[in-house]
Amino acid sequence: TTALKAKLFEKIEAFRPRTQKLNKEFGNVVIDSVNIGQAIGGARDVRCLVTDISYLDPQEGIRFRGKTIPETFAALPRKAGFEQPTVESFFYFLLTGDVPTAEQALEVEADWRSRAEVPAYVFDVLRAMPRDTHPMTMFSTAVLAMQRESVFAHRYAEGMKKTDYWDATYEDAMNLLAKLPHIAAYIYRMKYKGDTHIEPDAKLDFGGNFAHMMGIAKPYDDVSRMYFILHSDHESGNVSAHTTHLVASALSDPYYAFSAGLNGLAGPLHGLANQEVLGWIQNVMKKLGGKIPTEEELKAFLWDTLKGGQVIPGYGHAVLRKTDPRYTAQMEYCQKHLPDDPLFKLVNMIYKVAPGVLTEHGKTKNPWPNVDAQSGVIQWYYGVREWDFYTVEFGVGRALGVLANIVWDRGLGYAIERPKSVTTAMLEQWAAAG
Ligand code: AMX
Repeated sequence: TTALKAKLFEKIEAFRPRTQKLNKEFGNVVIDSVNIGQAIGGARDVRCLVTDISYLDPQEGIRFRGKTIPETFAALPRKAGFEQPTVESFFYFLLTGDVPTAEQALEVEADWRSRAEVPAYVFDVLRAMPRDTHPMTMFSTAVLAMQRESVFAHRYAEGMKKTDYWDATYEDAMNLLAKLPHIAAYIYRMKYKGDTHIEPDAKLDFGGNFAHMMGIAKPYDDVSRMYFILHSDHESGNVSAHTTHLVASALSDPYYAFSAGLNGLAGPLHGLANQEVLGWIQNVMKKLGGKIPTEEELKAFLWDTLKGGQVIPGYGHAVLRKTDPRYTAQMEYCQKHLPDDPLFKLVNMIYKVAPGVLTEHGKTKNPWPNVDAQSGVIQWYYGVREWDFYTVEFGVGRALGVLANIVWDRGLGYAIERPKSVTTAMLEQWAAAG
């Protein structure tokens, strides 16, 4: 067993009595109430999920295991010559809550390497799909196709004990994570690079290998590390995390659950927003004959979008009420590495203008940018211009968070999810009663 797995077991064991005690002795303590608006409006803000992996404060944004984004990046060990921490070190931290030593992070690298070989049939499945299939459909299909590999499903069929569920889920999570960079890069090069493929390099880490298989030179390896870490987790209620959690709660294995989560991420109000941002920006520039708009022209385009009944992609959030720190982290990266890039300048101009327009428009509760407003610009700059692919990269990163979460779900014995629905007539009755 690895240090990571041993540490995880120790942590789960220590947590179990806390969860059990809360459930048994304090199960009736009320932590929220639900109104009609929330029942109709997507359960917004209803407190009914538990996770210790990340917490989203509406003003401050995400904290991973209690650390802000800058604190997380500062705390994690780096390898010589890397500007960013490795994804492996971050996953150790996300899963256990402890910052790993450089050695512990290296052990995760070695572990993933030993699990990295993608079964050949996965590529056959991908190749059988029409080439113009959306890359998110391909990515989700590839994950689902591997379901036959599930350790959880096999052990469950053999009568595994409930206290061992976490172990089998962990094995599936690690097997899946180890393969995702290769699958994602394969889809990219099959679709967009003339069906040429680059084999993984066993010497490289998760982010480095992804960059290598994409065929993109440094510093795209560091870009990838940063991107995957930033997109990993955003507490439990967002569509991709919640879907993965929900499906896994039926004891569907991690392949079923993560594939479902990816399908949610593929929606334009969620992960697809990052490709929509680039599309929107390109549209603005196209309409102006390739020229960067002035602030006035940009304002007019923002209003045109809103009056056309469309959303401004990359702006607004279901929970956040300030600028997303994931946006800020990427902006700081751009300021350091691509300060003069015209698209970056345009994104900054949108940041100057859009919050005012959205506030005047008066609908959104949050006129500030989210993670997706900035991420496409970085990809574009380093040569990934096929923006359909951006959500796949989001999905690779998101896997870290949602898979860590379902390992813990099984560790703490969370129940099958089953909220209650009511009828419209019932709502009307309660409305009349005030
Ligand atoms: N542009 C225009 N209108 C917006 C808007 C935006 N960026 N954000 C919210 N609104 C509108 C909503 O559509 C809604 O209108 P309605 O009353 O006519 O239905 C109203 O403002 C109130 O919405 P809200 O409570 O502020 O937001 P929400 O919780 O319902 O939705 C979100 C949140 C993210 C879906 C929404 O802000 C949005 O559509 N943003 C654009 C898409 C986007 O960037 N998504 C990515 C989010 C981050 C992520 O998951 N990757």
